[in-house]
Amino acid sequence: MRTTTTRIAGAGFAAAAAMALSIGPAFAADGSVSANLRPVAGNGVQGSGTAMVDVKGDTITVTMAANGLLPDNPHAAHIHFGASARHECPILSDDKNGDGHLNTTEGGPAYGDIVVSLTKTGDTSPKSGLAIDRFSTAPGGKIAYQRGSIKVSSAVAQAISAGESVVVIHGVDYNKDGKYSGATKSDLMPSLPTEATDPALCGALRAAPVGGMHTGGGLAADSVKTGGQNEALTLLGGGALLAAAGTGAFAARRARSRA
Ligand SMILES: [Cu+2]
Repeated sequence: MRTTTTRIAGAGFAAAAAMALSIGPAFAADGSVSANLRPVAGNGVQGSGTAMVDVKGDTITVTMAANGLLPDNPHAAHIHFGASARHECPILSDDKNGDGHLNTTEGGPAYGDIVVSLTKTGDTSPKSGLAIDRFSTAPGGKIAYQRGSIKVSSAVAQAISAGESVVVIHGVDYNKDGKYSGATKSDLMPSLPTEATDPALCGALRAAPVGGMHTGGGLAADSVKTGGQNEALTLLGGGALLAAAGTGAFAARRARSRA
């Protein structure tokens, strides 16, 4: 008896979840997400930054500022996403080979694959992930980047809007010799030293506003968003509520709207 009840309840939830998923695309993926970029654990970078992504349909605009990077060397930068990734920046326990640093592959379980290459010109697909001549060289250790009209798949657009993607800027200098060097080869491209591709700064793109990115009018915009989301949740019912409850952004909004 008990088993049957459980099965029925389980099926009910599965149906609700499936409904939420199938209804998903009807809600435009439009939205804004932002991230505070922080040093990747173990990789010796003392820098920071911010990134903001506006999603409109299947097109995104990316605004990014960062400092504390190895100056005058190309820094590959991407939006990463993986459906089964943690949607986070990697932590030291992701250091599989135990060398004390996190290479790009070791960060995979946290942030997934490259889905957008933040090149200055030309192609922005994952194929340009290591198009070193089209990324910023960080003069003075700083990157100031903005690019619009970046086409992505609707799956990627939705993942970004849902707060599941992560910005990563690559390129570190472990031995502090002012260039990409060292005996360890890159996990992505063996012709390069690992310094050239290891992740330097990282930030998870979330719907919550980031300090310093929004000036004036931020509160009003956020209230509008909160209203919209509550409405969507009411329409979708329990399945979506359960799914949304897993995200910190949702919890924060809920707390705020209660206060
Ligand atoms: Cu990357």
